Amino acid sequence: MTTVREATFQMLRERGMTTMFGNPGSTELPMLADFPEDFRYVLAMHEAVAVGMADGYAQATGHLAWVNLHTAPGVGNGMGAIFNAKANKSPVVVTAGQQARSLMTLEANLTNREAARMPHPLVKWSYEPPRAQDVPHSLARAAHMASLPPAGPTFVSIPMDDWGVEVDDGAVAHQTRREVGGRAVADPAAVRNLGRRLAEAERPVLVAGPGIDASGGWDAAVALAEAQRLPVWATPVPGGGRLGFPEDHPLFQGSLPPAIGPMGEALSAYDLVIVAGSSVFPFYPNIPGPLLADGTQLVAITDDPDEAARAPMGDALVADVALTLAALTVAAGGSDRRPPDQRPDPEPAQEQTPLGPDAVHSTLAEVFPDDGIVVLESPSSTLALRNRLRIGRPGSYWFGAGGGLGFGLAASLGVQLARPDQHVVCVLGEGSAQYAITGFWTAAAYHLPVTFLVLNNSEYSILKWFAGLESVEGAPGLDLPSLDCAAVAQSYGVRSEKAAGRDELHAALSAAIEAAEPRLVEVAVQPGMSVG
Ligand SMILES: Cc1ncc(C[n+]2csc(CCOP(=O)(O)OP(=O)(O)O)c2C)c(N)n1
Repeated sequence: MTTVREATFQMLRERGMTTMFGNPGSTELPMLADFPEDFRYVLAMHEAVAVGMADGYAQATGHLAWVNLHTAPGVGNGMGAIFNAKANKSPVVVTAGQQARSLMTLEANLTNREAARMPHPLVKWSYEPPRAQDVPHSLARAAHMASLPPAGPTFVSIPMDDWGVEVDDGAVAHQTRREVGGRAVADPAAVRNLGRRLAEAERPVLVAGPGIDASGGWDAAVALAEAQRLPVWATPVPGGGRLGFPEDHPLFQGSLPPAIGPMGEALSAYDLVIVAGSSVFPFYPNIPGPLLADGTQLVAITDDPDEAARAPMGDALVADVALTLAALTVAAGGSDRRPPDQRPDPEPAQEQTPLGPDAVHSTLAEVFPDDGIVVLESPSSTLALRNRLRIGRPGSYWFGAGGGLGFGLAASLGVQLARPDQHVVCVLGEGSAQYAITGFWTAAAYHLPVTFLVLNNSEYSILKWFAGLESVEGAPGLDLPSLDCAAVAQSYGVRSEKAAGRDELHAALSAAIEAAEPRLVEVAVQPGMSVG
């Protein structure tokens, strides 16, 4: 006979889920007992970091990741990051320990009295198995649910006395050794119809979203745009957790504005808008206006039925994004319409002291390696980074689509673990860094050679920009005097330095990127929103 623990670890092994992110407590120790040698445990000092790492790891490997939290308080601490993982469509299985079954009714200390209800709105499936013997099957179900499109986190609560219980080998083998695939091709008639509409359109455009990269559709998107000579826009920044198109490509035009009014205006130049791998749209903030101009039609391609259903305009095809783009390219054929003008190179950055975010990101662009990966959470300099780096490769840019701060620092660790041979540069605002600050410990403890670049403007710049937009005056809590990220990171074991001026920054960043250990470079920057 096999125990729940043996059956569970065997199932995880067979699925390649041998890395566990987590922060343990007494309710998790029975699960961790005799931890198998072929598994790796990555310790986070806070659950937001554990979940954020798992999110980055899942996205960068393209496979399920596993994170284990400590009963109710651990899940509570991780909920903001679980929200982010849902927005990122990240296939993460979250497990949490629970009090022993015999002590749950009397609500002994640490009992999570409604464990499955706690993260429920933030996950695709939330469960506490009715019997110990159901744990392996529950975890298999959670794994399938997390990876089926649209991918996203699932949750299983596991009472601490379940792990030693014996299970029926035959039943467990059936329950856990199943392949469940979810890549669906679009209705061929619908693709032919869309291909015809595209070929006949006079001013069509492609809007590229994160689902292109996630589905492996990068080359298919480029092939479609080139065959049809489409101008290509990125979906608005808040929802663009990944790039969907090379931003150094001559057809690429930039990022669409995120608010309804300006977006409708920007799209009014086109008669057919094809949105691939994005919601329609990640709108924010509230600037009203027509959703779409008269004479503009829109069709979205998404693997997410909810995304398709909730869109306020246009038609939608629910299917795998990569497969559909490839089929659409065949259906539409080539076009000899005039390609769009190429967007200009960025203007030279202003010379000022301290540096502006544009100068910082121009400097980063000078030293950024060919295989470099950016994980970005520097709110007021997001657009500047996108414009200055113009990243041209898939899987090279990660951004928290949920908007919950703390994703950046944590996810950069998971991405680096997933891509040990590539250079990860994590770009943070000094305010954003605080939400996952203990991640510096994990970076140092596991020798993860991430380069952290912190832009310190001593304030929540983006919130001051929003205050202007919302006509809010006199809001407290928007200044951050005396935050010293370099000193904090150093105390966690990450070698850190401060740089001022472009030459110093250039030298510090090159050295940090080349180092085989985590390094941090903090640079004082001008406050304020930077768009390019
Ligand atoms: C968990 C969480 N709490 C609060 C916010 C609200 N928020 C959005 S941006 C921001 C400021 C970030 O400051 P910083 O990293 O210094 O970047 P800057 O705006 O100065 O570029 C805050 C607090 C959030 N997005 N997520």
